[in-house]
Amino acid sequence: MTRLTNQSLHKLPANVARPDYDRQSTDIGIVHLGPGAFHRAHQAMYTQQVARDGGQWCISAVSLRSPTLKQALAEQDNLYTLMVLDDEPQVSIVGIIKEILVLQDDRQRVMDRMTARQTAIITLTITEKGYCLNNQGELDLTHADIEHDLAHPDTPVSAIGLLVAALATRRKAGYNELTVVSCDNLPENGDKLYRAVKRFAARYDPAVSQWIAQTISFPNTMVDSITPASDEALEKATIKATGLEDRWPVQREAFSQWVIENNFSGPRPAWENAGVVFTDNVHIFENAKLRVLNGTHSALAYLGSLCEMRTVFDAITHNSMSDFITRLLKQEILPTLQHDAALVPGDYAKAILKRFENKHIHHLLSQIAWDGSQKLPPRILGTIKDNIEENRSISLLCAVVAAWILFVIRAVQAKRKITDPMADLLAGVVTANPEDIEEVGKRILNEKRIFGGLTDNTEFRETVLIQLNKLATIDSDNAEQCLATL
Ligand code: CS2
Repeated sequence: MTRLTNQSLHKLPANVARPDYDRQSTDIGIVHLGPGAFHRAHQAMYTQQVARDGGQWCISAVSLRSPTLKQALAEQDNLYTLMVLDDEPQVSIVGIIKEILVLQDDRQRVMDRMTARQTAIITLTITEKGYCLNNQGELDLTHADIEHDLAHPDTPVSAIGLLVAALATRRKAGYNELTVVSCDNLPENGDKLYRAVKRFAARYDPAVSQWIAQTISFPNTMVDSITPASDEALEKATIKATGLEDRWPVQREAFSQWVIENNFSGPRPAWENAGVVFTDNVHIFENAKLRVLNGTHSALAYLGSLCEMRTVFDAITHNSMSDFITRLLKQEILPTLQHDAALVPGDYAKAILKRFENKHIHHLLSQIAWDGSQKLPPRILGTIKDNIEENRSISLLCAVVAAWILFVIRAVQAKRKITDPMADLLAGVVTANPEDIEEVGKRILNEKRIFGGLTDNTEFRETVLIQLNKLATIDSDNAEQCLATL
């Protein structure tokens, strides 16, 4: 089977889109930290779409830890396939990533790229945990990676330490034109990143911190496109559609959105020509997206897993689950959102539920269930806080928190691995109280690093425990009755 490479592009069937600009003569202007499937299916595609307008906007992709992507794409000239899953699937070859570096192995090259004059943008998709924040949304100075980087600023392992090292060098060189763009699912992602970088820099060198404050912008963004992890079915479908072997294709739904705050301290690609929205009010979009899409995704992930459902499609097409999600949205999520001409909450939610019903997408609930301790705060807990302040009901949102706790308990009991930076702590709580779900619930709710001020809120605690008791026996056989009681 011929491998996808620059040389084999001419063999592609005519209906497969491919880079329509000269890959060799386009320079790198963007460094991206964390080139997971989402980046490759989303920001990379937007950037490829405007590359034909010319300029210097190829991407240098930096994996902070894992060498697997670099290895997989090394023999295919860093080309990969993007499969858009819909009634009429669309297949494109993406070539905008010009090089892939691994921080641990290519430290000097990563630094050279991040500090090159022509690098005007650094983008990030490092997931919630990559920001090393505490429950106040500030950099956690006691985080092991941050402690390491403060002690060894020349060999950072965290994205924050790496950014500060690069920014310090750029300051010395007098390179002021750079924008740092967070593309992760966090409210006010740019502001949080800015504060984290500034806090680190203040310890490292206050002059650098001051220069960052005066010179570098960190726009807030909202990113959206459902991107299930690559799987064997995708590899096979790719071969069928392209006739070429690709070791790491990516897939996503047709819908895609990228809203960026209009705040750049240097040049940028004409992303608006590919449909990116530049605005002064990202907050309204990011809040709606996190609470409506990611909030209900997490609800489906935990409740659905307890009912032995596998995918978002399976869960949302189950009557009582879809009824639960409709109630959750109507009663407890949508009332917390601002109305705006550009975003009517009810219509927005309807469109998202429709996207969940895409039968071509096999988005595993187990993938969304990862990192619950990091995802619950931005997706569910902020909404709960707003409802408490406004005297609105919180019981359905608390059912999602309870479902997560039970999900953790069942995983530990079944000796399944939990993917979560707090996995050891959570497993310890469960094993210390093997017979007592309520005690486990209470102890997990005491965890300030997850729940912040809510740990002391009696209404919140009691409601979660009531829902936990109701859910205690849920399985695939009684899902209907159980969900209806929540
Ligand atoms: C999902 C998101 O895995 C998850 O937690 O909720 O990745 C979701 O698919 C994207 O944010 C959609 O834009």
